[in-house]
Amino acid sequence: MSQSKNNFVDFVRIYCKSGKGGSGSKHLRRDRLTAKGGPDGGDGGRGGHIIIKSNRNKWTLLHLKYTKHIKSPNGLNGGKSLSTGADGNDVVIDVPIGTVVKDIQSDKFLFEFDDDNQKYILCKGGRGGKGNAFFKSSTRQTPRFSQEGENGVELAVSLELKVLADVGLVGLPNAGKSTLLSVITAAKPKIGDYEFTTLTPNLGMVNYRDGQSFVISDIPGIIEGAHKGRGLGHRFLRHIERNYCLLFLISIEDENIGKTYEMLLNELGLYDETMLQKKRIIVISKGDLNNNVNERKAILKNLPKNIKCLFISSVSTEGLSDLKDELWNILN
Ligand SMILES: Nc1nc2c(ncn2[C@@H]2O[C@H](COP(=O)(O)OP(=O)(O)OP(=O)(O)O)[C@@H](O)[C@H]2O)c(=O)[nH]1
Ligand SMILES: [Mg+2]
Repeated sequence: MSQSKNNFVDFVRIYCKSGKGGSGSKHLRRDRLTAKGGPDGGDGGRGGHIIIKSNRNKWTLLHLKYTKHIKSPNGLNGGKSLSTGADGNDVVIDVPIGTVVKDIQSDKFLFEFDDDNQKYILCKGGRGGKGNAFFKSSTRQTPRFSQEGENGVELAVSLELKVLADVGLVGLPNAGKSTLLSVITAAKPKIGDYEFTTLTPNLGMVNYRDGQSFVISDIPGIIEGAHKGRGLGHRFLRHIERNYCLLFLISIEDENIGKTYEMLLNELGLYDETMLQKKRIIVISKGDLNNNVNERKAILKNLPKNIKCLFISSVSTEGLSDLKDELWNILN
């Protein structure tokens, strides 16, 4: 579970209980003109459901951080004159796209939200009981009983968020990932000249031309052995599982850029093979530290030819506009 120094919450546990159905009524009709009327007890209302719904305007589970229990109201009891009890109101929990719901007790997967406005009924409200009027028949004209409402459902669930960004930044610690995010988006991640500055993922939106935009995620640096849990990367690799495109960011100061790229790729593949099916782009960062044309050529020679490779600098802004174009092309 990642804790929220920067308000990024990607895991919560909630205990949920849906409302009980209202009881059916046992009422017998009585009024000034009728001394012994027939059964007219109405049905109970349904208990409120607990529904989880995806909402594209939510980015984290922060709003649920302090929510430990959620209960939906009971249905109301049925009444006389065949009046049906009101249903309990449904309780709707909004979550970001990319949220996975699991039953804590059995660790069973329940649902994954992969689009906006999807609804999943987590706990059904109990059905309302039938009133005595329902049980009336030719052989039983005056039933003096009715049905109890059905109980609600209790469930302890975990909600886990897999960030849904279009582009995921992948690189060693200190490669300049957060800096890049800070210059091409409005995000203000922490930047530092030491390793593991970033402890939890950051998201930023790149405003591209004509009001178009795409989302980039910055995760903690990945080091060799990350798939086995070394460093911090492992805990966050699931956040790039859903990215469409991976941006491998490697510093121009790295002594063996080709090898670092292979290492990063290898770690991702060992974590989950499907990571290797994503679109990729290699970006050499901190270009302001080395403008030597021949050395740059040599770097390119050691990198795979079938993948686009760019030089950028977040300091001088070299290549940033080309990078945005390139990412836009890949995404579309
Ligand atoms: N010269 C130069 N320095 C840069 C550039 N981009 C980042 N840096 C520096 O590199 C260091 C690391 O930057 P960060 O953006 O924190 O690196 P990171 O990849 O997010 O690092 P972690 O969060 O630890 O994984 C900082 O001192 C930055 O100022 C660049 O384009 N040019
Ligand atoms: Mg960082």
